[in-house]
Amino acid sequence: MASAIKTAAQSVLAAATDNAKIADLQRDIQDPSKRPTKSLTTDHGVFVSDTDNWLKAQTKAHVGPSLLEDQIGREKIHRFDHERIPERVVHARGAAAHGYFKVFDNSASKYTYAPVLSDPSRTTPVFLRFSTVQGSRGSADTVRDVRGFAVKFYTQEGNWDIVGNDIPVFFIQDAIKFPDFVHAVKPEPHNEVPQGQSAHNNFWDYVGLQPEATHMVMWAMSDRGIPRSYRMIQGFGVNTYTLVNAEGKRHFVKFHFMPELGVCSLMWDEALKLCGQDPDFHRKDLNEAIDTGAYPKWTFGIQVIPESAENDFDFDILDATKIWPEELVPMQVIGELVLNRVVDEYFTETEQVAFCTSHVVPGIGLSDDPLLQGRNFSYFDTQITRLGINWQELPINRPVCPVLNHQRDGALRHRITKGSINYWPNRAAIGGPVPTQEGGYYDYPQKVEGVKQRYRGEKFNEHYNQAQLFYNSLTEYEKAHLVSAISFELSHCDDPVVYETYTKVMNNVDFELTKQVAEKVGGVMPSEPARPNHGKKSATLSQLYYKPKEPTIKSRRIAILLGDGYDLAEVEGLRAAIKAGSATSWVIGPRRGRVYPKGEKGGDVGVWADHHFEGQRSTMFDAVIVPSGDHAATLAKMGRAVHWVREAFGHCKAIGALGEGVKFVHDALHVPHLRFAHDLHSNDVVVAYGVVTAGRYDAGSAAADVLKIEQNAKGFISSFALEVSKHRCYERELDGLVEMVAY
Ligand code: HDE
Repeated sequence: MASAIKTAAQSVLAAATDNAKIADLQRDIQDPSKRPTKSLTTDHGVFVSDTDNWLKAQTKAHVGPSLLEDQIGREKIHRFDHERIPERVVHARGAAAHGYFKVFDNSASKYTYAPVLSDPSRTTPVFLRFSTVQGSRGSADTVRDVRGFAVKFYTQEGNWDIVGNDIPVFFIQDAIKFPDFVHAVKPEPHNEVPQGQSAHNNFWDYVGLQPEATHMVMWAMSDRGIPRSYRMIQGFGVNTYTLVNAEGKRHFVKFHFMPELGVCSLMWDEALKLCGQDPDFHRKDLNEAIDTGAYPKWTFGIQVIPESAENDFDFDILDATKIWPEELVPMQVIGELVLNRVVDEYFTETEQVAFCTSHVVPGIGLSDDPLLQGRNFSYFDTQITRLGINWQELPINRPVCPVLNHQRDGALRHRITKGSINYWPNRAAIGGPVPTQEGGYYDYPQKVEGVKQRYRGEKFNEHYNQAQLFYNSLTEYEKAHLVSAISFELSHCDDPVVYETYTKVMNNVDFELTKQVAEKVGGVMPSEPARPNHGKKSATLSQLYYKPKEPTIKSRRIAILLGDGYDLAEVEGLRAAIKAGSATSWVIGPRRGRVYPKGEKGGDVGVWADHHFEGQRSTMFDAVIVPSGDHAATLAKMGRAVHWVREAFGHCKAIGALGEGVKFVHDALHVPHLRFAHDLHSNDVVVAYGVVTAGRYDAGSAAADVLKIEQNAKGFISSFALEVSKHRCYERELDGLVEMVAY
């Protein structure tokens, strides 16, 4: 098959780098540190002798006017003036990485003949860009928002893009509503406020008047809206696509990615603080994980419906405001996606990557989903504004397989095509169509009939069943977070019409939910439900469903709080155990630099504090440990250190303490009924609400305490790791402990 044959040069490079796309990019990558000459040149290649002084007509005594003839000065400024391209209208802020995709077996070949989905011998390079939706390019990572999950698969049959989100449904059903929706959620036009938030009048006004948004609003206001990490979100293709098999039979399909580390979220207070304390939290987290070898990984699944069953459901399977409940359409896990390489340069890769929903490869097709149909036009169109008509030639966007056609010219064309032929048919038979049996794209002969009209299918008019299903499926703490999130957002709306209308809309989802929110925000307090709750649940909608099969602390950031006077052997033992679990430990001390163990006051002894208490806050870590030693008494006198532990408790993080550290944690928290190990002579471990303590941790207990993350763990480090692996201890909130602590 012509298009499937890689050039010999590509194959050699691919073998060298183990990834055909990385090999392809080498053509355009320069590493100045490895060049034989590191000298400065102009864009046209002339050595520059002075890059600090504009050419001027002047004397030693007087600065004269700058001369326009200074090509070097003008070139430098002119290039600088044009460094920006228009940021994306939506999804402007993002971070991306390279990786690969593989299927486990050929089980999907009954649905599709696309090798990327059916040939287990294939490893397909991918580029995955995560994003927020509402904020500008410079906004914060941890805002409450939907996250984009856009994957470019560089297959040997051409590029295939899944331009997805971390939520499986969308706010609208028909693409024609997208400008209205985006205008409503983006900063308001009169003052460009707010940035990176949907907590404002226009958003809630719009979704209150557009009931098809209700289902998605529930998801966006749930913990899904504030992920702990890009590595811990699900990815959904959202729209319905199609697969065609070798017999020409067609199935409808939805695409899903499930994170290996589970679906985990921040706490709202934490997310808000991180927006200021570390606005780049998610992009740094992505790079740190890849740099430390904790490669982010997702399993890939498909839900498939045969064409003949299209009308068998009480919702329209082409309606993007609906999921296909897995109880009705089971998930078939067929592959995995791994990210293993950070980008070399942000602009040329992450900023210039251009996704298009209409980029599909043979064996994969589109559907009549009215949102998808509009998207297929929109993405092509937007890339022209952002990047120009030759955007597909940019290194990050070009396919790894050969490209040949008669499209020509246009601004910034790179490829130089030899010869006189730029049309088809031609006497040299260059660039002719490929029969479908030999790899040409097969357009499924779909029967189309209907009346030309502006109309939505009947099933598209039901908006609340699945919103209820989602709400009912949440755990208690997830429901509580949903109430807080909607209440927070509506409290930021100052037009009563807006919050009154929305509480009425919510009453179609659940009476209890509505009452709780209405009471907080001053909305309309309903006397009865607007419609009965059907009471149905789906097991796969709560985030808890995705917790890792084997508990793990892989890639978790664990802080060790130290002052001078700690027990060095103990700290070293803890750090080794944390490393053994593929997590990272970070020493936080009174100053960045050496912190001295018990009995030492100077010299090269002790551990190096990575940060000081003010520099990095508890929000940036998954858990904290306060080891044994006299240092605990010093920490107790430092307000910031005390706040560190209180805040970690408030955000439901695992807290560990040993020896004298136990009293410090006990006194910092002051929570009645919380159990601690107080006996400094006993190495028994006490675990209460994710607080893990032991009075003693001598060499003997450390030797027996090999990291084993399992339910009945006995040793301190194993017990602590088990609590970390649970991500958060939400029982603290449910049992009212969190609200007793000021943080
Ligand atoms: Fe997008 N969307 N979208 N969108 N979208 C864009 O394309 C659009 C929709 C999504 O990392 C834009 O290159 C329309 C759903 C992601 O580069 C633009 C409609 C989903 C990204 C656009 C939708 C998405 C975009 C802006 C309604 C989830 C970022 C810049 C019919 C399945 C991709 C760009 C990246 C970006 C249009 C709805 C996801 C304007 C018209 C539904 C992840 O073309």
